[in-house]
Amino acid sequence: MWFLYLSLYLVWVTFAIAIPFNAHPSKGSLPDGLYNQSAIDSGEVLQHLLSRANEASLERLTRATNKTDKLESSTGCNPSTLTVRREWRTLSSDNRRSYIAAVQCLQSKPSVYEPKDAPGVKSLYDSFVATHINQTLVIHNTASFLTWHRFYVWTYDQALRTECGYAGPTPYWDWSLDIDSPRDSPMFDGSDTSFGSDGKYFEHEGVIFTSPPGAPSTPPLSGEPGTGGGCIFKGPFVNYTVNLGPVNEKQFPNGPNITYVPSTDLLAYNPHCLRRDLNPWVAQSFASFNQSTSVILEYDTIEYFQAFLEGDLRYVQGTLGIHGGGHFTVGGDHGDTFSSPVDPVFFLHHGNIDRVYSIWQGQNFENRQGIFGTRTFYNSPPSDNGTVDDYLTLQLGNLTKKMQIRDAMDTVGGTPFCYIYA
Ligand SMILES: *[C@@H]1O[C@H](CO)[C@@H](O)[C@H](O)[C@H]1NC(C)=O
Ligand SMILES: *[C@@H]1O[C@H](CO)[C@@H](O)[C@H](O)[C@H]1NC(C)=O
Ligand SMILES: *[C@@H]1O[C@H](CO)[C@@H](O)[C@H](O)[C@H]1NC(C)=O
Ligand SMILES: *[C@@H]1O[C@H](CO)[C@@H](O)[C@H](O)[C@H]1NC(C)=O
Ligand SMILES: *[C@@H]1O[C@H](CO)[C@@H](O)[C@H](O)[C@H]1NC(C)=O
Ligand SMILES: *[C@@H]1O[C@H](CO)[C@@H](O)[C@H](O)[C@H]1NC(C)=O
Ligand SMILES: *[C@@H]1O[C@H](CO)[C@@H](O)[C@H](O)[C@H]1NC(C)=O
Ligand SMILES: *[C@@H]1O[C@H](CO)[C@@H](O)[C@H](O)[C@H]1NC(C)=O
Ligand SMILES: [Cu+2]
Repeated sequence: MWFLYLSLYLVWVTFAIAIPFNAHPSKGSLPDGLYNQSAIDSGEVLQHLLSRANEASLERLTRATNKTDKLESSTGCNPSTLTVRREWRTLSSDNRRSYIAAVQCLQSKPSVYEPKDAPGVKSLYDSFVATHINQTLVIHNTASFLTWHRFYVWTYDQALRTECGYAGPTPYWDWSLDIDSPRDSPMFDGSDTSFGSDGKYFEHEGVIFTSPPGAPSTPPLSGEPGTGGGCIFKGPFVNYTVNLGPVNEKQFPNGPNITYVPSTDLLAYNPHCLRRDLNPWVAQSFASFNQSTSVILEYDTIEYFQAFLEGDLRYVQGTLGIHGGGHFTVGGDHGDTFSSPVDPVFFLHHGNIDRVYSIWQGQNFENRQGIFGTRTFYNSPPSDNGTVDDYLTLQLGNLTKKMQIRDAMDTVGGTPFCYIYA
């Protein structure tokens, strides 16, 4: 299997190195040369950057494997254990159905918490949601944002395999493929190989994004309304009961019959349907190939790369960044900063965020293993800078292990990651 991947991959690498480009363009300018706008907008440039990152990953892997003079590398990641994460629509229908079945299995397994500690947590799946809710204010707009979510997606993927027997490729969702019509995406077409449909449409105002508490106060950003707003109406999660959230009243598209959990009781039980409000305007504005490619090409430092990816209001206004872009292309529950993982799409969205992060790292891996920022949301309340010795905490009982940020830097480092993206 590995050799199949390798040969497919080498085709890309050969193709990619034949095209010269400026690997380290300065901030604020798209590279000239052969990177023209139409190649960026089609996703071709992103694919080339991915090939370069994969080439660098395989080089590291080979070096690590060689060191031990054995077949197995000292790091636990070697060519025969390396896995390739794939875009949802490239999985076979059988793999997509078994992935959905594994998610539904996690949703039926018992919680890792005592009910009194987390009243809204009814399943193992909810336990994953709860740890995100519980830590929201220390894992967003902080130094640990990218690595925490990398570790979270990886741990969820392990749980799908060890607890629920999933054995196919780990999927991610490249939203840029769907910006013209998210409703027609293989992610949301309502078929049994999707995550269910858009929400039921009700007439509502356009989206308005206001600065969250703690962030600099900036003018609201507004745009066109989404195409749903209510409960999803077709497909696998149509009858699924969400137990947690939403919390973030201001950002959530308001609608009939929505109740919120109070910010003083974040893990309260609040059963409701899964809501979506697919939004082409958000997708085209903030989740295009131009956006994901620009963030990789334009920023040399983790400070600026992360800030623009997150749409950090201390650095940039009038954009959600690709992180917010993917969240609000789906909207509904997936638009809630705290409880967005209630929508299983979350893990494929963050897979793509991790893909963009690893592509960016892979353009200059030696110099892109740092972090930037403090330990609290928008540094509110003020906190110290994070360091690579900090631990990434998951609060998932024996489903998780001790993990320092420094060990989350390399997706092929074997500590414990061992994957690349196709
Ligand atoms: C843009 O770049 C692509 C890839 O390098 C190339 O195939 C294409 O011809 C270029 N298009 C224009 C209009 O220059
Ligand atoms: C790894 O070892 C192989 C076989 O000994 C050698 O051909 C290759 O150049 C080495 N690669 C690196 C990156 O050291
Ligand atoms: C929430 O976080 C606190 C503080 O870190 C921790 O003590 C508690 O166990 C966490 N609860 C859940 C449900 O994760
Ligand atoms: C959802 O529940 C309704 C009512 O019980 C049922 O008719 C429908 O088939 C279910 N849909 C799915 C996709 O399970
Ligand atoms: C809101 O709830 C009422 C009463 O249960 C129901 O009749 C109505 O259809 C609901 N509206 C939406 C948009 O779900
Ligand atoms: C592409 O993205 C860059 C950076 O966000 C932006 O300045 C530029 O206007 C965008 N170009 C197009 C054609 O959308
Ligand atoms: C935190 O990092 C910033 C940016 O690198 C630096 O200016 C500041 O001095 C650091 N603060 C502390 C307490 O080390
Ligand atoms: C983890 O905890 C569950 C119960 O919460 C238990 O069934 C399982 O055996 C434990 N696994 C390990 C490896 O300790
Ligand atoms: Cu998050």
